[in-house]
Amino acid sequence: MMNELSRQKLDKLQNSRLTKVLDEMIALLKPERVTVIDDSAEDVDYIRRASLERGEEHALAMEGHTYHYDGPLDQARDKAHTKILLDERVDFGFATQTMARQAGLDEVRGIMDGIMAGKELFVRFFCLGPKQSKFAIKALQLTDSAYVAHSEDLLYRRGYEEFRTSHNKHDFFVFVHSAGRLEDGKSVDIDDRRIYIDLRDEIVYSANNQYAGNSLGLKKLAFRLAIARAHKQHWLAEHMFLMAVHGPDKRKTYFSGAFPSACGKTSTAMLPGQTVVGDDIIYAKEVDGVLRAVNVEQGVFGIIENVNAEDDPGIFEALNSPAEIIFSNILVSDEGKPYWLGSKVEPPSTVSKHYLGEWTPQSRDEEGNPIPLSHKNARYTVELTSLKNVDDKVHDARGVELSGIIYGGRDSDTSVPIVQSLDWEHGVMLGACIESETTAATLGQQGVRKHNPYANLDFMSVPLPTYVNSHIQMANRLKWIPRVFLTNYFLKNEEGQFLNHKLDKLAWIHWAEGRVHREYQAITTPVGFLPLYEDLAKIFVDKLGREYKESDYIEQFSLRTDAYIAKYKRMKAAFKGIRMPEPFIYQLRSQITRLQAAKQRFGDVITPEVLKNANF
Ligand code: SPV
Ligand code: MN
Repeated sequence: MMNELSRQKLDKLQNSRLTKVLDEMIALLKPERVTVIDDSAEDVDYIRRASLERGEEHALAMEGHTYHYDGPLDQARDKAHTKILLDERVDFGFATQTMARQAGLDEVRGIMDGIMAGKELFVRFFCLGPKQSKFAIKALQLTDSAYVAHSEDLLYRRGYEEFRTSHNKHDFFVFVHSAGRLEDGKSVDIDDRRIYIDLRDEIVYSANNQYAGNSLGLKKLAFRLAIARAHKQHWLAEHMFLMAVHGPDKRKTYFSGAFPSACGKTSTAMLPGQTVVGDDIIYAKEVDGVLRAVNVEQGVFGIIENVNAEDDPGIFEALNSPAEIIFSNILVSDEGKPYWLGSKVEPPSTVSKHYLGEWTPQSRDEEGNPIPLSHKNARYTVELTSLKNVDDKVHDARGVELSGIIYGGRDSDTSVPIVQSLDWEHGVMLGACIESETTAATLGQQGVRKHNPYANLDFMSVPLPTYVNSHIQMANRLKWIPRVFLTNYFLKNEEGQFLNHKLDKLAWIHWAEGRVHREYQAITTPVGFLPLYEDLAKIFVDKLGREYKESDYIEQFSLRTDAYIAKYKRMKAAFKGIRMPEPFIYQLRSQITRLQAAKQRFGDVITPEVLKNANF
């Protein structure tokens, strides 16, 4: 079932674990054919063509552009059927989906037995993180989906050569995926969708799905394996962007940032004038006393909604230029042009292709409501090097020196737009206390606060106390400790209006960049270091070409102590019953005490002027 060429490619790798895993999986999946793909342009082209020939992707009018549709019920990560398999029960602290390992393996292998009958199995090799790097982790992907194999080619570095030169090393991750039965190019056996993560053997099984967050082993499935490995080996795997903020005199300062979805993560990483290393997942390690980080990926699987010429000019331009791009779950006109929600481009009035079938502006669902022209989670897949703002260190094997970490959330009534943590441990506590209000983009009620530690709740594969402890311990190994910041782009006034413009985040990150280099004084407050008005006023003129009114500053940076106290009491309740590390408990407790004392002295809302004179 494997041709001579594929056989030769495997033989060259001389890896006994690889041979064993592959034999086992072929026996399980029972494909008709097995094709081994190496790093060559020819092999990757084979995958691209296969995806088009099988109808998993279709060509668009612009050169290099294709689109893919996931099934109507396969448009996002399936949290209920994604489980970590464990030999023994582990208290994760939070609601992580787990299952007894053997029972889970039996179930998923049962579902995958013979799942590739009559199909071709693609064997692909990748490298998570830059090649030839101490950060890198090798990964083997087995899949019957050419779309998956193609997407991974844009998003991850090819790794056949890494395997070949690694001399029988067995420390690679394994991902076994099948889209299952397809109709019209889409997975149909959604009831049998399973994503089971075996931490012990570092193998993930994913069946009956195509949506990238479920199907691409290298994305969130590898991330869960990496978190578990990282915490054993004393490094960090984080759900963070990585970017360079460009300061004065060509100075570049690297920041990473964790934000729950729909809170401005990608738009921060893509801020005009700055350069991007990655927008989703990083590995960070101590190297010679410095915290260094790499982007695990080399592409972006980004939400396309609201990408338009005004709000996201860089991405919008890239999506309208010839390059290899896969659009998913968008509208496609007769002329082969893609359309999506919030693009500010008028959709065609004629019948167009839609992930639910055909679509016109008059299309209605069973209840008579208009059907949106694209899914809210419709996306684009593009290589970072197709973007003009890519940073030149994107493939640097040494990674970049991490100078700052930014946390954020969607918070309408409590946190100031930006604050620097009092120290590392205070920052670790801020990350653990990220909350975000639900929006129309998330299912369920709007405006409900969801606690999402480090924006990583969905991917926690170690107990939360272990995770927090690793962060606390990291500082002990560093000669220079990154500064930690907390942003909030969504503060509102009492009338419910946003207090900031979308691009104000540019001012906040430049302030953070200056703080790293000790260029700005700050006001010490119970919640951290706040910017001075004069510094922000200058940054607004320099970077945004606009005046920043002192009255706006006062409104945005006054401490709303009642709301803050309520927030940290919520957190105290959230962490109750979890055996958190002592320094964390201390940080949370003293945060509340400081706020209560401030409130007693100065009342509910404390202006920056009062904070400045209070000498906290
Ligand atoms: C996220 O939801 O955090 C993503 C997209 O980056 S997914 O691939 O679904 O994880
Ligand atoms: Mn993500």
